Amino acid sequence: KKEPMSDLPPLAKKDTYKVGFAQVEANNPWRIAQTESMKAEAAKLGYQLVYTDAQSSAAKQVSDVNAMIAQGVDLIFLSPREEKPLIPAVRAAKDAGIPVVLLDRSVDLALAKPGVDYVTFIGSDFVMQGQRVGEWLAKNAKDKKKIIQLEGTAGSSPAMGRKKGFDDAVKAAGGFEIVASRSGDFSRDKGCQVAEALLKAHPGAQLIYAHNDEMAFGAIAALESVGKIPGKDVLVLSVDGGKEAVDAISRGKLAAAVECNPRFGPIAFETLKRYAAGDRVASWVKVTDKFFDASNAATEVAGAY
Ligand code: GYE
Repeated sequence: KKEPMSDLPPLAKKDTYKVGFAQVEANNPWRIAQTESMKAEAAKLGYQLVYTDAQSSAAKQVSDVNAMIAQGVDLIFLSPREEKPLIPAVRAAKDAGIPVVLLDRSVDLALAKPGVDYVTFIGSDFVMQGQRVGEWLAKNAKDKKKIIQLEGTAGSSPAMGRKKGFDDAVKAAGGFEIVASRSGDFSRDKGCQVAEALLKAHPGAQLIYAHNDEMAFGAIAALESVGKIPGKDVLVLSVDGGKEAVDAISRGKLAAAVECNPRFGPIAFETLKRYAAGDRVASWVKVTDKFFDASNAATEVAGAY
């Protein structure tokens, strides 16, 4: 039987590396915190970091990865904007002898495999995140039943997982109805526009589940613009749990959030070093997430990003 890592390009043990980080976008606090964490850890180790910003375009991200290959980086950290379009770039890196580590978002597992096409995926269990929001609702939102869901970027692994885990959990709980579910592309502006349209079409909605903080704040703005009180008329829930969100929970504007911590630097470079040393790297390096609601928000806000 083949060793799980035998198919992948090796990484030599060296004192310093030139490492690529192909980021998705840089227009929100989560991405900015993640980039800062990667840059800080690379600087701490004395590694060179080649950083690119795909500006929310999968096509640009493909060309960013190709440019890193052309530059001959030692390893590429890639946060694939969507599950399918980045797979050819992952394969191109492998063919060029450059190992790829997927960071925070994954690819379609039917089309590309950890230990074969890329080293590993470092990130959260998105299905579990959605499930935890659904379970919180089942326990805490007894009188509110009609749900609007604001999905993340279409075709991205967090959007698909967060939807599946949530849909299954509210179905299992019984009594809830998802009256509308539409993408707000993980963005505050789009989240606000979509939430406003959906609130007009479904004025009876009492719950909004947003796949990230940005869209949750878009939804809160939309609620205020249609004269509804977030936290009272409509409960808003999200994923990420950044400082602004945890603070909003402590003030009752946001009901709850599953954490998705963007501080990937230490675990990312630790994984690189393990791989170079020939240690076994799991096919999924799971990041564990906290949960924030009124019971702990005031004490957790200081540590949030
Ligand atoms: O939740 C979101 C960001 O891929 C896990 O992407 C990440 C998600 C995160 O834009 O806010």
